[in-house]
Amino acid sequence: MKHNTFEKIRSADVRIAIVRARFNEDITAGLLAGALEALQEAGIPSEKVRVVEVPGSFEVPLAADRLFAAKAADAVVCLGALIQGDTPHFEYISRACASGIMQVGLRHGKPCVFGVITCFTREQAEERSGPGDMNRGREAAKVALEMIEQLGEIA
Ligand code: DLZ
Repeated sequence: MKHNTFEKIRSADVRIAIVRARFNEDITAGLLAGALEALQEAGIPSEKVRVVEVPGSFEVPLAADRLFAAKAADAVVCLGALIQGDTPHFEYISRACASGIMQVGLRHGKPCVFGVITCFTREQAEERSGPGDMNRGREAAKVALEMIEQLGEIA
């Protein structure tokens, strides 16, 4: 994604929460590393970044909702890794998670960013959680900053 811009944001004023699912832990560790790196590059102080862990992607929307309800963040970056198995479980969790994250953002009027990867294979997941620009956690963190800025301008 090439169009992220958050030039005008006052980095020191922004509070970001990251909700990370532990399921497929090595993959979500990579997503988390990418997100933290992007926030650091944008000048967000580490004390303004809060990381919350949940068991799996299904639990991510509830934690995000709670963070907004507690007024603990200006944006929540949701990170998880869903890898298709032999049953339809993947479909149910993916849809519930995506829909839940969207609903949380709309309910609170704040960016709730979908940094949950949904992959057919482990190789795809590794590709999207490794170092560099393909890292979806990194991308999700940048989207959060851009949306904070955009919503501020609209207001
Ligand atoms: C149960 C389950 C399965 C099968 N697969 C994944 C997955 O690929 N990625 C993920 O984040 N979580 C998975 N889970 C766990 C669910 O998200 C959830 O934690 C449990 O169903 C308990 O609600």
